[in-house]
Amino acid sequence: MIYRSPLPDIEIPDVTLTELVLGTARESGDKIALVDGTTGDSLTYAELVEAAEAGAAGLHRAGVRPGDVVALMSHNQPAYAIALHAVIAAGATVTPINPVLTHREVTGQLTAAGAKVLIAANTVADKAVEVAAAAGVTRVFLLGGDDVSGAPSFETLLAEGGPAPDPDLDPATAVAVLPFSSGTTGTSKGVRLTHRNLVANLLQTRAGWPIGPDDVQAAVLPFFHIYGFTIILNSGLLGGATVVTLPRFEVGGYLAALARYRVTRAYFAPPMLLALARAPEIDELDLSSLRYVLCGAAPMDVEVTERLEKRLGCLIRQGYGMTEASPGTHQVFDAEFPATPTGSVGRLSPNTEARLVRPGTDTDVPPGEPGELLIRGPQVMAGYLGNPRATAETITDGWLHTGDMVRVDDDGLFWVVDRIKELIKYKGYQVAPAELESVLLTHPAVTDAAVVGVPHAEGGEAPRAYVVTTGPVDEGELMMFVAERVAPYKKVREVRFVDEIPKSPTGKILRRVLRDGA
Ligand code: 4UU
Repeated sequence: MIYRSPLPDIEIPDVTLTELVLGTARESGDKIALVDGTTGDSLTYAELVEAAEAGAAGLHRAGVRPGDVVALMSHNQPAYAIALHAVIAAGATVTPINPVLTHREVTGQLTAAGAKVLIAANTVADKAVEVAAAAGVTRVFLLGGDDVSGAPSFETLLAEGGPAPDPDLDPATAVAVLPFSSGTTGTSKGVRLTHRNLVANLLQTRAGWPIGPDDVQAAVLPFFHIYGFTIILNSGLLGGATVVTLPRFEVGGYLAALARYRVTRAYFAPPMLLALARAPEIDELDLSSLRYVLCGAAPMDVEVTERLEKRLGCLIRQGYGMTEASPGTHQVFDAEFPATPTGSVGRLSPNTEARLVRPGTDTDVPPGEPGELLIRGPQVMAGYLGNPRATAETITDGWLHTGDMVRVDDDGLFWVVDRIKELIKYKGYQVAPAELESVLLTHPAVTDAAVVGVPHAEGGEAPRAYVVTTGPVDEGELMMFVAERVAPYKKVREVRFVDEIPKSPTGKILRRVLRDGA
């Protein structure tokens, strides 16, 4: 059975991401587009458009051409939006990189993406210069200040001004953004999101989450992840709102920023819920401007949510989605329907269809029963970069396999009940077991390894490794071995020594047996 959105289809214009997002920005003129929540520095819409056009012209002079890939490695800051839209306006593809990744990980992404240029925050200047050399990236530009580490600042690109080049792109096929995701299995892969995918998702999101010029968005969740990218940054700019950027989450500073900037819409990941639910500062601050909170990227606890809703005096609802879907597929707010219950991820977005199947089959489950969620719609990626096999396994006849077990109730409301793919989510960040397994297997004493997610107080979920070893090695040494090679959020937090890793006859690790059995 195919579930369809109860909302009428929307028209998806034939424009690029930047044409859509900054299309009306000039008219917003002196309105503040972005504020650095730490320093108070701000940028108007007119300044944003002018800088993005100058950046596009500068990138063009630096040799960037339509179809090239430019990496953007930065924490949230107003200049992120300038760099992002400069790259897109030059007709190139942006691959966003988490600045806490290790040198090895960044080099891997730059190489896999085929990046030609790297734009990096000057806080990670040394890393940027080193990885660029290792990955054959010819130009590095630093965001946010003076030239350091021998690389020029991004601002030097803006100096000569616009106009932006006029790349002749087909929004339906040109890739705008290339985020990395492990999807349902294996290691990280480039997710080819076209202009049309993102334009569609921004308009689909707007149908249930209508951000306007009176809104102030709190942007602490990272722009290098698809949630921050689409739902917070670009939806905010499309709506003509003010986006307040914060480089990292810290309870006191975050709440103070909500009050100081009179934030109307805030975005959480589940660990933030927990931290905020017990924050005494809430009672001392005027948070009356806050209207809506969206919480997504991992399952949220209904009881904690309801407690925090009372303390904040506003609704907190769940956003659900996936990098491969640009990311939104559902919506929790709509004027036509009564408020979605707290634990539901809502109804299908416009232009979006769903099926629920028995995992690993093409057979629909009977109505009311949970099944693996498949999604079809204009927001579904064009495919993984250079990996037709993973693409064919993930998208069948246009249906994206989410790896999530989901149930639909009689009101057409969707409820996520379980995750069946390998993916582990630590604080909402993706951790791919296959990646940790391959790191563990490079340890001389490890002959076999399997990693699964287990409940974790702070992270929601965290990696536990099962290892078969030959030589003498203890848990601490193995955890350190992995920690030296991966970003902090991917760390293995527990090790179990076993005689054998349970596998299927075809050699696939039986993760469920490990998770349920030990
Ligand atoms: C249970 O995390 C994301 C996208 C998050 C997002 C947040 C607010 C999307 C739309 C929005 O409005 O993407 P990925 O690719 O990092 O991870 C995708 C996976 C899903 O397949 C699911 O397993 O993250 C999990 N997930 C959730 N699980 C995402 N949101 C939820 C949720 N409940 N609300």
